Amino acid sequence: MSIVALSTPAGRSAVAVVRMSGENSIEIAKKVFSPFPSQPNFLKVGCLDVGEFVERAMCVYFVAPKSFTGENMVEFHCHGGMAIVNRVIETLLEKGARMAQNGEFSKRAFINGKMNLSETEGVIEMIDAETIAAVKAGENLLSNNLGKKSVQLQDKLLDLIAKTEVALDYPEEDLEQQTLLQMQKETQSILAEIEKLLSTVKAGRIAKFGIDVAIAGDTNVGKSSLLNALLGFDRAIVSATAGTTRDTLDAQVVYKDTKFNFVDTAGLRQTDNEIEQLGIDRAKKTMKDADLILYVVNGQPLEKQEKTLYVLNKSDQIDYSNVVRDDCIVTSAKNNVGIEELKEKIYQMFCADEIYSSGQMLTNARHVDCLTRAKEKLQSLLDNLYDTTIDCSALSLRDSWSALGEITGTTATEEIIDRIYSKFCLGK
Ligand SMILES: Nc1nc2c(ncn2[C@@H]2O[C@H](COP(=O)(O)OP(=O)(O)OP(=O)(O)O)[C@@H](O)[C@H]2O)c(=O)[nH]1
Ligand SMILES: [Mg+2]
Repeated sequence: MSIVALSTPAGRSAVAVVRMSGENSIEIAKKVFSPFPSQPNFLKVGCLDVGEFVERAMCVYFVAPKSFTGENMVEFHCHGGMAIVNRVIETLLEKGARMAQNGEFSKRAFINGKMNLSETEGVIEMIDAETIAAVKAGENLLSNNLGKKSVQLQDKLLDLIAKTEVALDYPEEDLEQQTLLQMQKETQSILAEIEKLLSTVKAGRIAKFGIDVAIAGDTNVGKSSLLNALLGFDRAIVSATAGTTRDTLDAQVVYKDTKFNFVDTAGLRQTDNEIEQLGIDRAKKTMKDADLILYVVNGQPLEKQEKTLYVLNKSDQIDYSNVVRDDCIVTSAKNNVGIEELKEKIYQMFCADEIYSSGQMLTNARHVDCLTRAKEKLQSLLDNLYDTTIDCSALSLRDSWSALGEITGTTATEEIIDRIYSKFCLGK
């Protein structure tokens, strides 16, 4: 049955696109739109007769299998008012279509073999992307780079499974020893490839959600001033009174292709004030959770710390020329000095490698889960290789193969597929 949905956001807009997909969608469209386009893939201006009024719209149709879903499809580009859109959809329902469910267009594209599961997820990642880095990661999925990689790994596993089956059919001693050695070697190599993919999880999270940066240090060193300078506007209260900031305060900036999530925190000091202490506890938690701590000081930096960059602030008053360390940066938050350099330094720490700029990172929790399960199966196979039977090992190989197949969807059950697409939006 043909399905219909609004594919642009609901609300007021210049143009709204209503999409219909299914075998009889072109027939339905011909009942309401004239003059109907004489050929597919070309947008045509005409009248969309919805009974109560006639909407001047544009129409384009696509013939199966050359469409997004792989089915016949029609798109109406209408004026973007909700009364118009609702009436257009109602009319199409009256003429024989039904309302689409969430993600149903993408699901049909998957079922008709136009895209695999991870490719359709790439579309959503691109739509949801707030930065160019996230777009690139989505585009990487959409171009099937992860899909191809997982199929490659599956093929390697399949070869190995075939070899173990030969060994099972001819269970002579020698062959078995040889098979075990080969299995060990090849499993290790596949495992290493999976681990390499999994090692991109952090970069993927940063591309998608940004770098979490805590601004911390003693009271009055200029943390809130630094936040304001980084943002380019006065977000936080700044004052010469020590202990000004009590709560954590977060704000985002996009630098180049990446989002920086800054959190200004309460100054760290001994206090009897209950509220200030609560703020300090929050500051400590923020520091713990952060990808990077900007530890602001007015004077000498402390010793080197993991994930810590010392910000030597108030350089207009303090001479830092004797400090030469790569974990330090000199600023004057008040005079906006060193701020761009600081952003660039943060960017270099997290985003400067080839993988990041190519977008070849894992950004989707489901893919991470599939790869983790595939990895665990291989790991347990290796751990028990000499204490178990070949059939048991072969079973682990199969489980691993199956977990990898869930990425592209070939081994995913209908239930999993349904669940994934139901999380997509209506009209996708
Ligand atoms: N001269 C100079 N003063 C600065 C600089 N940065 C901040 N200050 C001043 O230092 C004082 C404290 O600044 P804040 O930004 O409120 O410091 P803070 O670290 O957030 O302080 P708490 O929230 O109390 O922990 C204010 O009077 C700022 O104007 C700087 O680069 N140079
Ligand atoms: Mg402050």
